[in-house]
Amino acid sequence: MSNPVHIDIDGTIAIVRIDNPPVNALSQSVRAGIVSAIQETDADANIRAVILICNGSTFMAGADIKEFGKPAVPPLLPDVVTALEAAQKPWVAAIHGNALGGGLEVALGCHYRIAQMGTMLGLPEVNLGLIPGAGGTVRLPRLIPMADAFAMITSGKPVTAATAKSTGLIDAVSNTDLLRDAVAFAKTIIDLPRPLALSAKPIKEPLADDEISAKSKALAAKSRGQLSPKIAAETLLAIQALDAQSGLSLERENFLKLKADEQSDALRYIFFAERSVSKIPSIKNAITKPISTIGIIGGGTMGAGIAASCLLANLNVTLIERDTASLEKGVERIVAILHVSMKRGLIDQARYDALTGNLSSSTDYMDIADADFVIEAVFEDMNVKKDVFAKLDAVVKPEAILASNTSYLDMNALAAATAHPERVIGLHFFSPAHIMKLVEVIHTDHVSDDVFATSMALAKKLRKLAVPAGVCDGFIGNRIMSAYRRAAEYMLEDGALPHQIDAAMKSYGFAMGLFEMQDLAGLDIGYAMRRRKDATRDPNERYVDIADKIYRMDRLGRKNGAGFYIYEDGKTPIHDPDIDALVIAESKRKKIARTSMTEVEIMDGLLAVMADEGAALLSENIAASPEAIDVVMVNGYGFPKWRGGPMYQSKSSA
Ligand code: T1G
Repeated sequence: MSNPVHIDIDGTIAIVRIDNPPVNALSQSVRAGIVSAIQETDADANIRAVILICNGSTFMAGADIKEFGKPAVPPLLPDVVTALEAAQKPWVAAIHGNALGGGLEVALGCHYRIAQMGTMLGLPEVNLGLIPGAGGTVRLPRLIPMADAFAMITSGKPVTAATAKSTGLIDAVSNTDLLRDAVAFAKTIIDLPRPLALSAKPIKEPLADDEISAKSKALAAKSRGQLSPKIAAETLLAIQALDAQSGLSLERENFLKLKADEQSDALRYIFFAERSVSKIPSIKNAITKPISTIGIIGGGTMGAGIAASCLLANLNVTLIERDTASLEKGVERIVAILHVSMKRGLIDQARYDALTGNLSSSTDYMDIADADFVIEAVFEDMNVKKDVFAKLDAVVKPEAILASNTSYLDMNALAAATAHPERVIGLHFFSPAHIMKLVEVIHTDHVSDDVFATSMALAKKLRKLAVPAGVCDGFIGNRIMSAYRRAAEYMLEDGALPHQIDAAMKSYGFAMGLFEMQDLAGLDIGYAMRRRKDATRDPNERYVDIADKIYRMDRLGRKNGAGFYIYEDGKTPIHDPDIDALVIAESKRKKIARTSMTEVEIMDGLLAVMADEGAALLSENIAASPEAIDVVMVNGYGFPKWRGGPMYQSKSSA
């Protein structure tokens, strides 16, 4: 393994360059290289300042997560950072791309920081079930106000270079050539007295203890059982009252405790699973076509969200609707999404204007004759969709790709309704499509490798997590959800009550239980879906019609104030004993003896059904790996990420 750390000399300035692709992770060789660079530059009398910079697309993106399962090899990162802080020459961290986790902690060990505009800086360790482990909880609140440090560390969310400059996290922003600006900056500090080491400074604008306790309480409620944000908050509270050395020891102790916890194992599993599921060996050599113009058929909630995602990915979008009124409504929805992004500071006015400029609309399919890619998002009805695909087949160019956003219809049947099934694929987005990261990419029996690869690349360009899935009723996610919803309904007749099942799911870490979710989606939607399946349902299959009965009582869920729960304020579910009575009466009517179930029994039952359905999906080659199933359930169905997913759970509890 070649040495990933090099030193170049520019006059009296040493430039220490890290080169450890793909993300300059702080693997052992990088850590050792930095320590040698400190010794070398300290020993060289000609050197008056040092710049730390990285090759490739990013500054250091943190500790090397791949090393976590192995015994730690010195120098350990906390020691590297302490050595940096104690270096005899001033070190300037020159940052581009991302400075995350251990990467930002290394920059905090340096005496100055300059970042390129557009850089993201953060301590995302909580997302891996950890807290910063190389001094981030001690040095960051000594550089920026505790309130800002608290937000960065407990949320794991990175900040922009502009925000970092405003809080004092960085000393300067480079808008042009980072290295040149860093060298110029270094020359301005060479003769200045050395700034006090961060670990020697007091906490900046400490928060009152009750402020931190209030924040911690809110955090615990939001984390729904995930440990790391809570431990991060507790660590920061304690660190406010400790000197830096004691703070560093406490941080290390809590870091190592979390690192050994099963939650961090699960979160690291999902981290790598999210990166592996879109790698498909069978299409490795396929040709990915360039996509710049997209046609979107249907401007409803899904169509508008998909269109906005495409615009935000700098694609040209043409919205097609059946009539002018629907078209205007569709354009309004898309523009409203962009407007909210602007209000939230995600895009500025100039970008908003550019994006709305890339949007055109029409009721004439001829206006997408030149589109590279078309996504259909019309009403979930096979005949309506076949009609749309027939029209598209007639007008789009031969190399155009046709995709459907159907969430369960037979994609092979839809493809067969066109002249070129090899160019038809499913792209199943999740609502709201401009926010939800997950896309199931449905590979039909006849889709070409190039079309498949191009669709996967497009999903990545939209910054989505693309998970390939075969054709079956419900693909991966909806199929598993149908299975555990069925199991939950059986539990209703056998002894549980809706609020008990929902409470068990929430205790397990789900944001919402199944019955609350059905109320949110609308009981009319579920009812219509069950009616559509009446013709094909196995007459011997056990059928629970509790939801049907509730629907026939004109209880549609949140939308009309009552469903499995009552909603006085339109969103907070209130337990309704009448529903319990209805459920109990159903058991009696079917002569089923009810037995009470504990939350653990309920969850074990649901998890077993999820894992069984997952196993079926694997054996039918609908899902390519257990990781694919877990990534879908975690990113599309609210399965708690810190549990890893139903397949991961079934493996780890086996
Ligand atoms: N360690 C090892 N490999 C990593 C890595 C890391 N920290 N980050 C990314 N990779 C790999 C990834 O698996 C993929 O590999 C390739 O790099 C490209 O990644 C002591 C303990 C930086 C924003 O949490 O958020 O520091 O699949 O596909 O979309 O306090 O990667 O090609 O084989 O994601 O451009 C804290 C994690 C660590 C940041 C780039 N750091 N990384 O996104 O590429 S804990 C993080 C990211 C820590 C200290 C603690 C993203 C990215 P492969 P990618 P991307």
